[in-house]
Amino acid sequence: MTTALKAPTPASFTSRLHSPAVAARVGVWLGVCFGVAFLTGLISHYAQNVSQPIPFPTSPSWGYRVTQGLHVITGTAAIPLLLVKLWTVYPKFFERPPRNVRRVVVEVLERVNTGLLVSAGIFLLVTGTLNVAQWYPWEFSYRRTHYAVAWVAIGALVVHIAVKLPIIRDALRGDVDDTTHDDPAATRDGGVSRRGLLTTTWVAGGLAVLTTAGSTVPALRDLSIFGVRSGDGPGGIPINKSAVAADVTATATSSSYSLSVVHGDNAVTLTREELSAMTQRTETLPIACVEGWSASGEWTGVRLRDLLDLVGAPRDRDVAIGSLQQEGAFRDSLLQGNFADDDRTLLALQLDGEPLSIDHGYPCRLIAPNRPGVLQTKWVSTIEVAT
Ligand SMILES: Nc1nc2c(c(=O)[nH]1)N[C@H]1C(S)=C(S)[C@@H](COP(=O)(O)O)O[C@H]1N2
Ligand SMILES: [Mo]
Repeated sequence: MTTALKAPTPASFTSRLHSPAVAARVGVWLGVCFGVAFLTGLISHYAQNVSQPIPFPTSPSWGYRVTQGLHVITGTAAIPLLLVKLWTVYPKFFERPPRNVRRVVVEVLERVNTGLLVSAGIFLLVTGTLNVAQWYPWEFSYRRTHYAVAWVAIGALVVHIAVKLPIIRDALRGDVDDTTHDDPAATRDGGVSRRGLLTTTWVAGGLAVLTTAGSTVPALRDLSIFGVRSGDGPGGIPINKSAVAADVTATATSSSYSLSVVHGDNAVTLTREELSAMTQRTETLPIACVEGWSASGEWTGVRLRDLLDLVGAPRDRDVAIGSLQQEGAFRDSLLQGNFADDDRTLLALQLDGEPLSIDHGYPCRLIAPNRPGVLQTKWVSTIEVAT
């Protein structure tokens, strides 16, 4: 007896769980997660753009906190959903191409699209997760690449849904145990029922959310074993980059520190004492990191607009914020005119009534409403108004 080595066909996969009835149900929630992650990702990308033809709003101050929290939560929930979805449909990968030439072309196009969707989706979830873990084992720009691939994924997803719509609709209308669209060979009972698999999937997705959402939602903090603990760090706010890591310890604590505010030929320099002698304001504003964690603090310091008035800066001008940090992508940021003029935008000297800790940006840091954390520059040393 000889056994020929043969490539599997869909008939080789006999479990009843490989069914469009299951795939469609998981797919709906996966689609919702990708849709929400895509929209909130667009918001995040735009908020970080230097040029904003339509000004990004400064209110509500917690808006970015919510959208970026949703981005990371839906991305995390998508991981178990995608794994289950891929498992239910992967026998289709072994389908033989049809003989009819026109159908072959359509089939090839559809498979290329599915390939794009799967690889782009996996790329987004992997890079997003590594970004949350602050691990960048690659050379490319995370934000630009994640953003570009998101368009590929969403484009392929729209095509995929359009192609599959008839079967999705039919599968969702019928009972989950309906076999109309199944491969005739997929009849073997698996270890779990279809309902059992779905329940397990929802539980896995729910656990993924619960174990990460605490980075955004303080009430869930203790459950969020995989989330950054948003209550850690001085003043209940995590440290993103420490003074040591930014190599600013010496300059930030130096007695020769001063802040320079420049508008064309007008320039003033201020020591920390001089800043403390100016009118102080207190605002409750969150730090909302693109990595998904966020935490609110009570910041006290000088209103940025008061500093701009010292050098006669007109309203609605972009303002470049520079720091003592010499290297690193986040050592400076651009504050658009509407953020610079907002009364809540501060150059903070204190957090929760205590002088800023060096890791939170001592001698002073920028804090503005509804702004990605990455733009809340610490260890500020220069404020330059665009002329
Ligand atoms: N100079 C400087 N400012 C910076 C950063 C940085 O690396 N260097 N990181 C930013 C990022 S990504 C975030 S989320 C916030 C975090 O502020 P915190 O460490 O005080 O919580 O600081 C921002 N300000
Ligand atoms: Mo951040």
